[in-house]
Amino acid sequence: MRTELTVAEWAHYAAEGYLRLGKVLADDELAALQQRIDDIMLGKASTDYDRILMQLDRIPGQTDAPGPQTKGHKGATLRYRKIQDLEFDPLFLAYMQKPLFRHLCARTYGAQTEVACLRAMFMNKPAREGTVLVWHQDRWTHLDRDPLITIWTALDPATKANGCVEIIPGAHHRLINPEHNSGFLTDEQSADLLRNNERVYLELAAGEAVLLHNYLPHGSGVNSTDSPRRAFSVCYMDAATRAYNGEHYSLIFGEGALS
Ligand SMILES: O=C(O)CCC(=O)C(=O)O
Repeated sequence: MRTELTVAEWAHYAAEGYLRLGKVLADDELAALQQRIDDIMLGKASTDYDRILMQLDRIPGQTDAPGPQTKGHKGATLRYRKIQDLEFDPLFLAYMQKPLFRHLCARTYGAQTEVACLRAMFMNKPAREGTVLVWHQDRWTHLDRDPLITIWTALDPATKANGCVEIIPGAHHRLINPEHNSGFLTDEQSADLLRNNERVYLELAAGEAVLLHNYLPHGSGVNSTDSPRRAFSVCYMDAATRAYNGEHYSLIFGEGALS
């Protein structure tokens, strides 16, 4: 697998705010991550469940909204929406520390800068379920600086039908709703954005990834198919980033990084 981007790829990323990285997982690595995340959901993994956030998805016809975003296992089911803190899982951590991702971080934050992850999360649209994620930019007001990049990896084929990520290419140069504490756009701002710009559905094969600028407006729909849409999303930031709420973040690249 390659470990760097070309000059032309960086130019595309700068102009459009995203870049398809192609296949970043060998078939056996992909199968291992798929198995691991299912094992975590089903309560079969030898993971410290008290350390990871696990949120159940809504169940159509039964619950209106996803469950609380709190630590700990919530039952043996594949109907989870989000599982976060996966940097504490050795398999997911090894993936996050791939040389290509180190290169992307070094280029973004500087070769000597240590890098932490704001979040390393499984994002799932269970079969025939899923929750709409409204248009937003990945920006949080509780941090003293803005994280700049996210790498989103498809663990299943991501398609329009199963709720792949949708983006507005080139719209990453400014914050649209800077007052919102996690970058969500108002209905009016979203409608404006869609009226005046082209929307791209980021359809990916399983094992492919995309680099996203954190200001790139994005969202996703529900899954209308009989198979899950599993994905892994990691936001990498300068390790010097501080949270006003005292939260601490794991070091991914640099001296003393998780291993
Ligand atoms: O996986 C999704 O549907 C959206 C994920 C997302 O918003 C993110 O990774 O920042």
